[in-house]
Amino acid sequence: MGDTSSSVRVFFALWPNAAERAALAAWQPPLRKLCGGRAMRADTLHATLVFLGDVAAQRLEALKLAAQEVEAGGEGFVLRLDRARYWGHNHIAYASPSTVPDPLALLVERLECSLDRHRFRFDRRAWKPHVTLLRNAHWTDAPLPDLPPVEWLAREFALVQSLRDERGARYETLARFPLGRAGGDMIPAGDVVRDWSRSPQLSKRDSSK
Ligand code: 2AM
Repeated sequence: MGDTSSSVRVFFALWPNAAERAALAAWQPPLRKLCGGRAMRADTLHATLVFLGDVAAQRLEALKLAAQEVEAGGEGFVLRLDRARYWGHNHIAYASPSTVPDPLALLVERLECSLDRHRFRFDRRAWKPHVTLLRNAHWTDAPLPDLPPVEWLAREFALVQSLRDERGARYETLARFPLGRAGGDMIPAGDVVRDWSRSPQLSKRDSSK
């Protein structure tokens, strides 16, 4: 018998490909010059869609099924990250789109509806699409400089586990779900990315975003 009491900390996210990731990582040095803080490791850069937090391990299969029921129109969409911003409440500098593509807003809405139907709890505070670039950063209300826009072609979303060990946080992709048709694919084992830049204190999403 497995341990039915164990839980996993999970969230759904978009994960960039290598070129998109490199373009986003190129924003980090100029921002860090201004804001200080710690740069997120390039291979951990992502945009969270829905954050669930702790889910019973025995419900993971049901969670994947809930995601498989989500259908996004078309063959993915382009997310254009064209501005750098700073949040004072959690001291992060991030990239965000000035316009949220309709298919992305719809994807989050459908995902949340499906999670509701399957009785999963998740963070219901207003969703703001963003990619965290620096943590423990400091800035003022003044705008951050314009940086070369990043065109991110989203073709799938992922169920990701957030793990923690003595060296910090790391992320592990549990399943991927293609956009544009129903159905999710398991990915090969070992697709683990590490984020050693995180402090032991996870910053919480805040409703004031
Ligand atoms: P952040 O980058 O703005 O902190 C893993 O923690 C991912 O889930 C991060 O992208 C984080 O956003 C996001 N997230 C959303 N809500 C969260 C919460 N309540 N606690 C921790 N992370 C959260």
